[in-house]
Amino acid sequence: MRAAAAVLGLLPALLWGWLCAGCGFRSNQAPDDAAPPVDAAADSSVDALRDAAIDAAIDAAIDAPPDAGSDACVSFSRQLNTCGLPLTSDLTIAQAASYNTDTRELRIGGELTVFTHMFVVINGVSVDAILVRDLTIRNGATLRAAGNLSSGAPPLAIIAGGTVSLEPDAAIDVSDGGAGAIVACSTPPALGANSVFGAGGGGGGAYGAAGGDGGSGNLGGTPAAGGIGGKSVAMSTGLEGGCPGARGGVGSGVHFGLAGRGGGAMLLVAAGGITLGDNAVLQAGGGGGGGGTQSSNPDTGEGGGGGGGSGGLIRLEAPRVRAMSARIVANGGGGGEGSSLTEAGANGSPGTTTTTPAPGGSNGATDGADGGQGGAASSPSGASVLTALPGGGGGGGGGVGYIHIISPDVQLGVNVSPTPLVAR
Ligand SMILES: [Ca+2]
Ligand SMILES: [Ca+2]
Repeated sequence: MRAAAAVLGLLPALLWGWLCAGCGFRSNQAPDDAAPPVDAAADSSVDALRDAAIDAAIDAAIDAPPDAGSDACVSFSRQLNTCGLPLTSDLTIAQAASYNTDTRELRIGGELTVFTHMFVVINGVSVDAILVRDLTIRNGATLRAAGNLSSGAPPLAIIAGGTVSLEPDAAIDVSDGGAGAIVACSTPPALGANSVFGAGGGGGGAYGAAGGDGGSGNLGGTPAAGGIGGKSVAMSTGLEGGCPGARGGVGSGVHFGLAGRGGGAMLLVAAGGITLGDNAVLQAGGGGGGGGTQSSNPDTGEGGGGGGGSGGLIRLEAPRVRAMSARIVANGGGGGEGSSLTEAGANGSPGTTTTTPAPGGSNGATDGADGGQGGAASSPSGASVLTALPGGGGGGGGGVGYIHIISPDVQLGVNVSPTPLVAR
């Protein structure tokens, strides 16, 4: 009751002041009664201030938690109030698991599994979170979180009253259009220009860093411009993932490369610590852009490669984070290769689980230009495609996303990319 008592203690003084308004106290300051308008104005403003103060004190008293006191709950997260959350059930994942953030269905080894989840307000944004005491993902098992919504699936949030532990080779994956990936971004990349003689490549998606520009198509003829890459934006304080690339321009037939999807978003909060074993992976990388497609009889193609998707967001909060030989990655996907009249372009690679950039698509179409590599580590922006060939242009690479770690005690290994933002 400490907070409430302190507030209530103010009330008698405030009330006393209010009751004494208009008694002898004030007449000492106003030696004659010849100025009632001034007094009236002063009274009303003073009264208004008193009323406001009383209202505020009463509101504060009402708002104070009823159990505030020596055993008061203190939230173990800076991002949300964990007090009162039912963090009592352990969740252990020992086989391949999928979590659909649209339908809230968790399947472990294909079997529907009961668990606790509820909406919590995280940095002002309402997010449906999985609530556990201890979360353990056993050796080699992967939890993949994604959804079906065409507007984008909600992100993955896990709040643990105990610990989050990934054993060696275990993984949580929201990459390549996974949970929290954005479908329509505020600073999107541009499509490649259409041309039946060799269309432009699509721009790469952006989040923590810019996407690369797609390359132009149809070298030697009228060029078809590549799409400009997306522009980077600030890290979401909520829980938003990355952006897709843009599709390639349309060549002959209806051939083009698909856009790479953005990486998703995951939040892990644990009161007792987060431990990631050897080669455990937290993956929020972007997808690769599609290679320009092609078909025969008659030969059609000349499509631009799709831009790679940007990396998403991984946010961890715990008093200790131990991840000395784990991989924590939100890299960009590579752009797709353009197609020619006779050969399909190759897809760009998805964001890697290392500090190495994802390669753009190549070696599919001799006359289609290669895609740009995705962003990673020391080259966070997606690569632009600078080389043009007679066929379709290459797609730009996707930029990196964000890794945000809130912890006073962090031990990370080398395979963390992009460079994490650590708040101690
Ligand atoms: Ca051409
Ligand atoms: Ca090529």
